[in-house]
Amino acid sequence: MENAQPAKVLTIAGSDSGGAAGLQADLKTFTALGVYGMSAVTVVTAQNSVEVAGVQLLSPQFVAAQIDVVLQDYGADAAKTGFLGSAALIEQVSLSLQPYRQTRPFHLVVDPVLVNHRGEPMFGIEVVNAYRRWLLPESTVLTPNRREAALLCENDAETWEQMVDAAQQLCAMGARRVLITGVWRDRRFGDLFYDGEEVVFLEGQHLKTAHTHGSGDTLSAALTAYLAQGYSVVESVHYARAFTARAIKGSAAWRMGGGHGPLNHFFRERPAP
Ligand code: PXL
Repeated sequence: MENAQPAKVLTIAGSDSGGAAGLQADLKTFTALGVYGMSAVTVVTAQNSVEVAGVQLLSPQFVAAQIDVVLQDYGADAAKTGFLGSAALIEQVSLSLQPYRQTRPFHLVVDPVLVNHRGEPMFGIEVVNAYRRWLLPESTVLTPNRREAALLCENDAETWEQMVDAAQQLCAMGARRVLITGVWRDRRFGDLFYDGEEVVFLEGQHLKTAHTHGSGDTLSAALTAYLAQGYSVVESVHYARAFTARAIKGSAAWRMGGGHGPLNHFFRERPAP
């Protein structure tokens, strides 16, 4: 199968110099899952496991140039967005993708990066509004965490009932399907999936580890990789959650950096005795 053509996946995301999150997490996930990864860089961060020491945004025009040049030549079977960070860039990404998806439709996973790992908003309301207007209607799957869902629909997203309402609001705003990550229901931890018809709670494990930096990026990248390979959205959500849980378990014993460390995307599970 060495010469079998891989599925092609584009991430539109920021660079994490520490290699844990952003496009580095995406490209590692794509490689681990056997798809061909491409990247349009939106922002470059100077970052490690403890701090973000600097951020430089690329212009919307230059991000558009990267998207155009790869889609014109390689094309894509699926794409995802990560850190975009400005209303102008969100609009540009939406406009840049539209003509290609009209000619040859492909899945778009929108991971609305709006909060830092402490759950604090990173941008002003104009960024939230730009997601609502320009990217929710383009998304095959929207993957906010609980705090991001709360910002996008002005709902506290504290209780399970509020989370269900948030998912329904996000679909009413144009998202085709919504996966709200890191939610609690009756003291059980997991994700909420809504396909526009039915809400389901997907139970997971709440793992006690500091090595979760980039776990949201990894989940949305894995989802994109499975969609690109032709799995249904429901199958892709299940496989992507399983991959991410194994990558988190795979680095739980690592001591990498002094803070919030990376996942192990290339875990090798110990064979059963
Ligand atoms: O995990 C969200 C995220 C996305 N993109 C970049 C990041 C981070 C978090 O650190 O650095 C570039």
